[in-house]
Amino acid sequence: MPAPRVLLINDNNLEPPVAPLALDYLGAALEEEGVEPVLADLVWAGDGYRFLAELIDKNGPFCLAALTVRNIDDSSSQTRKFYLPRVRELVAWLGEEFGLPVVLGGCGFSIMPREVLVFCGAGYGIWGDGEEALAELARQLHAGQTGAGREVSGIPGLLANADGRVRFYPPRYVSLAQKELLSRRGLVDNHRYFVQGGQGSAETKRGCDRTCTYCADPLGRGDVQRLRPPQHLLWELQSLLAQGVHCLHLCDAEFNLPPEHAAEFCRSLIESGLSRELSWYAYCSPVPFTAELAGLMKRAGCVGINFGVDSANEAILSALGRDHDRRALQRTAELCHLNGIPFMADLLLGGPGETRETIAESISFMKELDPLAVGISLGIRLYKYTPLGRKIRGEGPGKNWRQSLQGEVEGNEDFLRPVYYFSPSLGENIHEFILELTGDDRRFFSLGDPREERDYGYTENRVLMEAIAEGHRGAYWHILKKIQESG
Ligand code: B12
Repeated sequence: MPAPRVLLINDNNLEPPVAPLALDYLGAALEEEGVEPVLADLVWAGDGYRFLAELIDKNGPFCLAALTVRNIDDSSSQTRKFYLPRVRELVAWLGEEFGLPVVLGGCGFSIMPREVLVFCGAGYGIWGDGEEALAELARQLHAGQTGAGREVSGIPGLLANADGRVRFYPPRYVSLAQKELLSRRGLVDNHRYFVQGGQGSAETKRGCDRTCTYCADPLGRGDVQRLRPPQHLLWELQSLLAQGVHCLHLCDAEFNLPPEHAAEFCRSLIESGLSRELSWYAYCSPVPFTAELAGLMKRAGCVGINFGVDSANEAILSALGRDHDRRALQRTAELCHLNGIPFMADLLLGGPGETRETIAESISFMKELDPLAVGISLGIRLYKYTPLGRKIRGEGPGKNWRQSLQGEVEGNEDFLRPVYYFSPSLGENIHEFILELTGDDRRFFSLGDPREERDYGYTENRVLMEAIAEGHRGAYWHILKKIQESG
């Protein structure tokens, strides 16, 4: 019997292009399990439908098309772009033209698996890690096609959709300790993504055990941390270097959680000498961040950190479920300055309890901390299953919703289409108020900023795309900052 063959599709056409890291990992996992992966990266395809039709003709038959859904929307309350209609169209076409079963997965998908699945009309979804589940689904479907099969069942994280009725098996977040295969990075054209997208990618672990009220990461990636052995990462980074990728953005939700693992990763980079060959950026939590970790990160090649600061008002921080305070922010900023690590502080303004005074307090405190850049995101994207999303949904449509929600509220009770929470105490013209506070201070960027050079949305960002075409590499906020300084 020929091996089952799976078509892996990336349709994320946002620019600058970000490599579909998930498909590199999934491809290696399929190979390991005796399933043949064929990549259809529509980012490079021009006419994606035509490309796909030719590829299916030439390389078929496939037992399954697996589509990665990274973004549901752009997470910007200003632009509120919704990306799923495009996915739905592709799913329908694959079914109509080729009778191909489609499975969806990905960090966007896993935020609201059932809702995304039903909206897009795919037959299957995998919530959470895909490595083991996808191979098992392919095997079961392949066996079904060849007559030896049974009904697809029992796969952790599987959702099976029969005309809107969804069967569901809870996900199992597997240990990554033995997953050496993640180091291969051989399926995706990482070099091309590096040249056109300006950065590579890798994960040091999965999952986040924090309970920030608005955050979807524990839903999508699991709330149990699963660490990768540093040796596997070294092999992975060597593979990327061999492909010409020497500057990365780590894809951990928070690199410094847990701090011991972050430190171990840094030490192994330093000891192996790889720290001299590549540079990297990370998202970090403001705590825990110690002098030792800052020093190690610097020596290990870290050239920039993006901190999820959210606010500098302690009551707001506590309402958001954060575990840092102003003192900790001060200390973390000092350590970065001391170690010469450029950093960006991300503010998430407009949440529960926010007023003009608390916004002014946060902006003024950021000026004191003096990061290289501050990113302002106004309004909180609500997701159905986060603590904040549950609370707001619990209130039910009514006066509170009318006073505090923006976006598509009518007929969107699941919050699948973009909906944003804005504290009712903010008053009119809050964007203008923030623009006044930040004024000519070019450290401040905001999502959807009317001044192009101060917009830090990373989708269709012309300034960024031109800079990358000119050869800039690195985290997008850092590239934007360099362009600003050179202009
Ligand atoms: C790192 C990161 C970035 C970096 C990317 C750096 C890089 N070089 O890759 C930067 C800063 C550039 C970035 C930009 C943006 N990002 Co971002 N980003 C992330 C982050 C933290 C990690 C993504 C990642 O690569 N993970 C690692 C891979 C391996 O995990 P994975 O994709 O989940 O794949 C696993 C499973 O999901 C599954 N799987 C994946 N695909 C499939 C497919 C099938 C068929 C199956 C079965 C399984 C499966 O298997 C994989 C392995 O187990 C996530 C949050 C998070 N913690 O996941 C946000 C996240 C994806 N980003 C998000 C957003 C909104 C954006 C932007 C749109 C922001 C903006 N307005 O500019 C842009 C879009 C850029 C683009 N071109 O797509 C949102 C999307 C949410 C939403 N509402 O849609 C997320 C979820 C953060 C959040 N909670 O808000 N991002």
